[in-house]
Amino acid sequence: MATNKTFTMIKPDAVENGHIGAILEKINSNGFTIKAMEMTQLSRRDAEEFYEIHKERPFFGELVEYMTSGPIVAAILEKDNAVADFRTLIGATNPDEAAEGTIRKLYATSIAANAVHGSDSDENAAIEGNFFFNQRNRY
Ligand code: 3AN
Repeated sequence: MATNKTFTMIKPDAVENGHIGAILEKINSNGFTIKAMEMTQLSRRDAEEFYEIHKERPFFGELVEYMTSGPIVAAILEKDNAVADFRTLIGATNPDEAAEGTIRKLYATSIAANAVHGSDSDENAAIEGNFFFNQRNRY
């Protein structure tokens, strides 16, 4: 079923480099409403579960290591056509290939440390938002 929500994380590199404010400003000025938001740090178990789809990929270990290396900001965003429009706003996975003006072009440092996550489908947006804001064992 179509939805108008997506899920994002501002990743450890962007938090560390002081880009939270600029990225949230980009999100709001491109018509997204922030419906839920939390700054937190992922446990190894959280990261392995969140990225389970990538567990056979050669970069999985590096990805989990990186995503648990510092605080992140998780948020649920709302807008018409949220998933596709947010993927356009963040740009390509590899910041060297990301279009000018996109969040990854502006703020990412590498293909692994690429500043932000954006859900790739309505189904995953629901799963990921639920994982963070309902299901995760925080304490
Ligand atoms: P996207 O985040 O653009 O949907 P995916 O789903 O292919 O990209 O990859 C998920 C995450 O895995 C990326 N955001 C990035 O942090 C990491 N990643 C993807 N490809 C590589 C790679 N070749 N080397 C290291 N990390 C990668």
